[in-house]
Amino acid sequence: MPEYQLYCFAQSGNSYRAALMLNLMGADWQPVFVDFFSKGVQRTPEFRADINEMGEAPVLVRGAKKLTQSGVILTYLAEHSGKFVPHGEDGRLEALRWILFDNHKLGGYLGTYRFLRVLAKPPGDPAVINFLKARIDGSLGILDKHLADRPFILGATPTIADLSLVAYLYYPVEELGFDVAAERKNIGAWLGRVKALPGWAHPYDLMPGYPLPA
Ligand SMILES: N[C@@H](CCC(=O)N[C@@H](CS)C(=O)NCC(=O)O)C(=O)O
Repeated sequence: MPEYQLYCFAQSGNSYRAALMLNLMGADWQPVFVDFFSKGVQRTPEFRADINEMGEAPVLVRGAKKLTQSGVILTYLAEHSGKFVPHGEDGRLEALRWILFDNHKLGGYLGTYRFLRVLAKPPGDPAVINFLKARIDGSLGILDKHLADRPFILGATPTIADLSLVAYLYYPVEELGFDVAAERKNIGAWLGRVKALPGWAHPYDLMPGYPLPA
């Protein structure tokens, strides 16, 4: 049995944060498929009782330890591997600041926007999708400006803050409806730097469930 199990599915950018970290660490891990779309497994009483009371992926299991929330999982994996660690009190707080911003205002909105746009059946209300797109544009502007004069979120080296913020940004242009790397040049260059890290893989190559059954 591999050291880590990650409950996840390919379309989940929230799960991708943890899967990418495990791969970049060179960890011994295996994905456990959460059948989100056809079975809605995360909504079952069994999943909520046994796997995650919050009804969400990702969930990381290591022996008797079970962790949820990608920011918590990233923090745990950084502390235990010594990789992508934000150093010192200032570094830890700065990473946490960006992880919270991401969960609320970038990944949080982008995951919902993409779901309503191309994954929900029927698709979401265009007014809601447009509202979310405007919020995403604001957040991407903030991120692009931050990256204008530093290669990674905290400076010279990549940390868990970068691995959180990239969550939804490698998914195909057709799914997002815009080309983030082309439209925001600092974000585009940063995505290239993260992609160049040894062990990087695309979410659709790292987690099960792609493509979706027709
Ligand atoms: N803040 C959480 C978000 C997790 C989350 O919303 N995951 C989605 C899949 S991408 C989910 O399982 N949603 C189930 C639902 O909302 O019913 C994290 O970063 O782990």
